[in-house]
Amino acid sequence: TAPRTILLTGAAGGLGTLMRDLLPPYGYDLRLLDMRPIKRTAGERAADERTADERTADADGAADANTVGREAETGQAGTRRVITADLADRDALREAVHGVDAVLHLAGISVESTFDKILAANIQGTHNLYEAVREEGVRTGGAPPRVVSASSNHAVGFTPRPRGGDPLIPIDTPRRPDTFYGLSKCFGEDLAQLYADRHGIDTVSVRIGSCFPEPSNVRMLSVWMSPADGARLFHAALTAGTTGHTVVYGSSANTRLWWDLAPARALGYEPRDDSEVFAARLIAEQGELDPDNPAHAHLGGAFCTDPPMWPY
Ligand code: NAI
Ligand code: 15L
Repeated sequence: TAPRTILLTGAAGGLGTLMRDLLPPYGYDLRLLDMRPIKRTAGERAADERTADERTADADGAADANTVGREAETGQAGTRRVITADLADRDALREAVHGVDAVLHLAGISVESTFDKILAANIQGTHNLYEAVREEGVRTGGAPPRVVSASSNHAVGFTPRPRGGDPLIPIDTPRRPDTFYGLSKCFGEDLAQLYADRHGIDTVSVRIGSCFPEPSNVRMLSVWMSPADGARLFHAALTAGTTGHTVVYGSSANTRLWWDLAPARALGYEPRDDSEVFAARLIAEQGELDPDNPAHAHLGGAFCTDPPMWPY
């Protein structure tokens, strides 16, 4: 059966906020988790107003019957649950995972930081999540919930970018993390493989390029994933048949693409966007990528050079 109830971790973040408006039209009920307060999006406010109208019409409506305790905003739609919790809180994760069909795992530190902070949030935190899925998760039909996990291009960030005529970077290119952050994404991929092999938990690890409303520099013309394509890819990853652990690159069908989208397409992903519509303006403002600039030479861009990791 297609997954319906999804736990979205990192729901207060940039990507989580975008997905909260883009995924419900695919038919998902989202359960939201973040350590930060989660402010409602415009789409959620509109949905809540519709729900409130229905409750008024149905006078015995069991208000908030579907919310869980840690934080529940009044007026939220009946199918949306909000959990304010840190990935360090194993009990909260078990409660959050209980009864979901799948997890879209976006929570974590999303840029470079100290090793200790990355260790706690991205490495220990992701382990805690998988343990919760293993212990608590049973979806309809008895299978464990599918995990779709945000990996990153920074797991392979020190890979030299293709230049004129070079082949696209394959998905099985050797890992070359550009930061402790990228290293934590390598860990997340290996952790997913372990839980697939030992416990039969399917994961799709998406090595996301840059998923923002618009690309903001010339490198992003190659790695950009439009939010709408992001939702298409996450939907494909959530609904594909048995995946084991599958790693894919996540981006739009960019004219200047650096990597192979075939593994994502094999899941059923059909990107519709291309960053090329932004190219003329960005290149006029910033110039073409400079082959002599080390920050332009690798997939990870400035993550390879800045911020410096040592000393930190
Ligand atoms: P973000 O930094 O805006 O959001 C991350 C969210 O995770 C935040 O709301 C934060 O409060 C939450 N979080 C952090 N540590 C937590 C913890 N210990 N417990 C609970 N919640 C915690 O990042 P963004 O851009 O939304 O990215 C989402 C995910 O996608 C991240 O895992 C990031 O590494 C990954 N990614 C994002 C890309 C992008 O272009 N936006 C590119 C590649 C990967
Ligand atoms: C990432 O992994 C980051 O989470 C995001 O903030 C962007 O920096 C992105 O990669 C990128 O490479 O542009």
